Amino acid sequence: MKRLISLILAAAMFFVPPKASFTVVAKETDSFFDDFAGSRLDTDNWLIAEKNWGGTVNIDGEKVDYNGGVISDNVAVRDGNLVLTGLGNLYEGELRGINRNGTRRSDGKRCGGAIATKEYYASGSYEIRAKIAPELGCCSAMWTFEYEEDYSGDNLTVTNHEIDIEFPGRDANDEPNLDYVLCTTWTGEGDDEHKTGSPYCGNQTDGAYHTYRFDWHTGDENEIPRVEYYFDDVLTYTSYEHIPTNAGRLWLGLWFPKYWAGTPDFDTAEFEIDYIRITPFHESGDKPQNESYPDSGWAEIKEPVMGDVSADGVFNVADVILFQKWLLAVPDTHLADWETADFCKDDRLNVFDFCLMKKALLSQEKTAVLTVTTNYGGYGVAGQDLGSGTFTETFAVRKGDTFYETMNGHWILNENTEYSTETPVLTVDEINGSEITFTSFLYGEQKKQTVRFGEELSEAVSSTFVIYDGINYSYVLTFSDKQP
Ligand SMILES: [Ca+2]
Ligand SMILES: [Ca+2]
Ligand SMILES: [Ca+2]
Repeated sequence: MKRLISLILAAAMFFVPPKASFTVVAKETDSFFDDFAGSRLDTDNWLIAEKNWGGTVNIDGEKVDYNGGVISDNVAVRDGNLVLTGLGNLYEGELRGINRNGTRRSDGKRCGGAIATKEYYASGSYEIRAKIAPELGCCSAMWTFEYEEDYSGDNLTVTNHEIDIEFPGRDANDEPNLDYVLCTTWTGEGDDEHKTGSPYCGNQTDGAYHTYRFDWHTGDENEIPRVEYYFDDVLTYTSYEHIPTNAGRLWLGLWFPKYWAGTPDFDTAEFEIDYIRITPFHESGDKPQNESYPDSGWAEIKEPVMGDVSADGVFNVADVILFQKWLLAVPDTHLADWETADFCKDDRLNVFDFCLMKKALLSQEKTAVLTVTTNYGGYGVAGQDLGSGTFTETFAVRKGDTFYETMNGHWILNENTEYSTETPVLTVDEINGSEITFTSFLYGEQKKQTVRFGEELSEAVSSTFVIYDGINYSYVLTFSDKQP
């Protein structure tokens, strides 16, 4: 049996996964194109939103945000599509929405996902090919956005340059309807600073892809300022009013409007985008962006972990098993992020990657136990003895672990909280048999050394804090392979 598996693995050496296609940013024409063909969102070009907008409701006399905002967990790249997931009123899963003040909500209901280009674009042709979410109560949208607040006058002046394509639109009875689309141009937030049309654009929930496009003209000697909206390449609606001029970011999002899109009585729905293309016109009406908050409301980008083919943030034996199944072509085996398995870097996966992956797991799994004995003592401003003593903490450590020190002499692992300094007191470089190599803070310098398990190290690390009128700390370290 063993021999057979080896042979199958050898055969798998020639199995080549779909090669990642890279986002083409053709510098000559400065157009932007992404077909989402890679294994993950290209965060060199995209920002992932984590914020909340859309208004409040009163619940038991309390004003709360109507929806759960947009979160990064609802943004994925899958099978050549950007997939934005919306969690409806019936959602009972683990994800939690976000409030306008940044706190997490108690559930994930009415929570969507959105991304925006890092770059700003003005006049141009904006096109996506997509399947909108086939549910009422959520909004499948593509829009440009540029927002400024000006406090220089007596009153706050808001500039809101925006162009929207939003589903659902409103039908002849003024009801939300997915075969209609809202086409809005904005220059401010006031009632008299935008223009909305709601044309009919055919069956949009037939399971097929459709193309959605607007051509934004800021104007020049040949072009009247206007925005033309095309659905499946048919010019359907043109706006000549409140035409933005300021360059904006292009957003793609699935979010939950308060009431006007209907009621989201579903569990989950998906807005799938096959590609997006922006072709700038560079008309003379273009103005640069001057956003007030360009850097807020974005998720921290989680760097992929090498080996984490399941894309759950950790590399462990489950990833090795998954990758082995994939190499053996076990049906229904899907690598969420195949690039993390490409240990032998050549944009293909084979048995060489598998061997390196197993090796990486073994080296990662070596652990040691660190015992930190903290001796403390000190004097107050008036010279009074503040007391002294000793306490001991133990930690299971592995390669790459980093310790920080709190103001009260405790060590914390891999998590630099607000009460600790920026400087790590100790980083584990290597664990090898019964030896450990680490880098530690010692009287203002970083010192690297290799020691044997069991040695008592009283001069290996010093406190990063020096306190003249309070408690000071000194540390004695011991590494071992005993479990804490
Ligand atoms: Ca695609
Ligand atoms: Ca994993
Ligand atoms: Ca490889």
